[in-house]
Amino acid sequence: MANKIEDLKAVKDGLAIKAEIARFAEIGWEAIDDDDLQHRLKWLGVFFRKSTPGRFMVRMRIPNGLLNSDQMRVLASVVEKCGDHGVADITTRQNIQMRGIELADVPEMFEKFRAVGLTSVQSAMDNIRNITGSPVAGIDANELYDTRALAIQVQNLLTNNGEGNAAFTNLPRKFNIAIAGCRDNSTHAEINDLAFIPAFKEDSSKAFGFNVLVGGFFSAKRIAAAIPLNVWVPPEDVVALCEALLIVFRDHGLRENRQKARLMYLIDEWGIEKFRIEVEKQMGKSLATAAAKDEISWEKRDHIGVHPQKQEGLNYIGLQIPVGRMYASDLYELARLADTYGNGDIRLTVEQNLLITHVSDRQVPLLLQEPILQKFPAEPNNLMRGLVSCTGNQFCPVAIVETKNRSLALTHQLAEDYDLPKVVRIHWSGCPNSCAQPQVADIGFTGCKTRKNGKVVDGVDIYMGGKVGKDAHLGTCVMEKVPCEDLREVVGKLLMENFGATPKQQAIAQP
Ligand code: SRM
Ligand code: SF4
Repeated sequence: MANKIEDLKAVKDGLAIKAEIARFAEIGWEAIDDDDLQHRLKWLGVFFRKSTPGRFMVRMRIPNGLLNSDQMRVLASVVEKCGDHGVADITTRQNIQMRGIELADVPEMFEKFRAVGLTSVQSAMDNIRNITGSPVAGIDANELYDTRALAIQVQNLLTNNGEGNAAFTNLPRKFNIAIAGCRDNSTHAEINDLAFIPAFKEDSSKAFGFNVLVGGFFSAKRIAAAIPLNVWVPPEDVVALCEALLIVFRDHGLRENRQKARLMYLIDEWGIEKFRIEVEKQMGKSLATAAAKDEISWEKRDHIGVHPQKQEGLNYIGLQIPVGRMYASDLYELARLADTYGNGDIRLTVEQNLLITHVSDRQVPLLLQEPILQKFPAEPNNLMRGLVSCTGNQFCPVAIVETKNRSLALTHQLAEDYDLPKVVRIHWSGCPNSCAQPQVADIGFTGCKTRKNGKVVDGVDIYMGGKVGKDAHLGTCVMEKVPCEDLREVVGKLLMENFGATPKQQAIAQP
């Protein structure tokens, strides 16, 4: 007996719920076995939320953040059916979560997903999360590799084309995979359990492939950047390497203590050399050693605004979706924009934003005048532009503080107080689980409780110095237990001291 979750997986695999979902929809959530309700349903991407009992959250899988307008309209119809409970959030893994869904509607929802090639299977618990890739894959003139097909192939293997693959539903813990195709590392590859980084072989072949990083993860107990496996693979070996490495993790990963079950702990125990040998054994061949690190690295791009595509005369337009939150009417409208101005393609980013692609030069000014751009701007201010926020205690059962509404309010206040010469990336996590990746931000918050004037109040630990792209490294904690009500002043000071913020006239006039 390892722990509660290992026990319940041993009794019944999470994927078994697939055969029971029609019955659950009939009997209603109150009549379902508690382990099925609270845990196993998550193998289908369906989350019971104690803050909204009977109204479930559904986490999709959107490999490489690629959607089309038909899929978007299906998501819109699911959210619409939830009435006032309906919400959709873009997540920090280029993905979408929807809320307000009733169990009775789940079988029909799954049918709708299937009809447009969507799935939510294996998106939570001890499964592989959404596979991330470059949001501008296939449209960026400077990309080294178009990651789209690989991300989809990896997902199809691991989920049996979205139907569920029992070979990968009982990992020791969650597992993150990223495939970078650009030099600016727009997927935050180094915080994934398995990351593929573009690299050219130094030999006469100058062949293109990927260096492999392993073991990156964030948790409340430990934050670790991924380390080199000292392996280089050509693109055609990426899927096989994922499969082999996951089998090694599945069969040998540590399971007893869930706090120590992520891949890095197995690497700690074995050493990277033994881990590499086991992966090679599983793959049935030896792997080339890593290529030299590509020294031409770029500053991080956020893809907001109008950008020319590699296809002449076409552009992609990045819209900033404040804290990733959208409603049914927004989803319908964004699908319409993608059809009217582009080719129906929609891309999601790990910064919780969205791109409309294939917009002709002639159509760009028309798209920019659409009313929804008041809400989802292509030219947000430098603070809103870098804002990322996790779910927080509005819906998340383990949250310590509220995040989305609070972060929006503070961002508006700070934008009133200061002029910023450049984008400052501020990431809010409602607890130390770090879902909003505060350690890769310029300024990151993790929620906590603290005291002010003898009273317990919401607070945050503040991280700074996170850098992605060129010279990527994780930020560190610079201030602890800062009351949230003091943040306007505290963050204002940080912005002036570190990011060149200057107070606006009206702010100076304030007492
Ligand atoms: Fe996360 C647990 C939300 C990205 C680290 N995360 C949770 C749960 C499932 C907690 C719960 O029991 O309900 C949250 C669901 C709340 C809700 O109702 O929305 C949750 N995580 C999220 C999302 C939605 C945040 C967001 O607003 O974008 C992200 C969904 C991504 C997706 O589409 O799959 C999300 N979570 C992340 C990331 C970022 C990433 O993957 O790049 C991390 C840090 C990276 C990592 O995992 O290494 C992250 N989440 C965690 C952890 C700590 C993991 C650990 O090893 O301890 C937990 C807690 C756990 O798994 O026990 C957690
Ligand atoms: Fe919930 Fe904490 Fe993740 Fe935010 S960081 S979504 S509060 S688990």
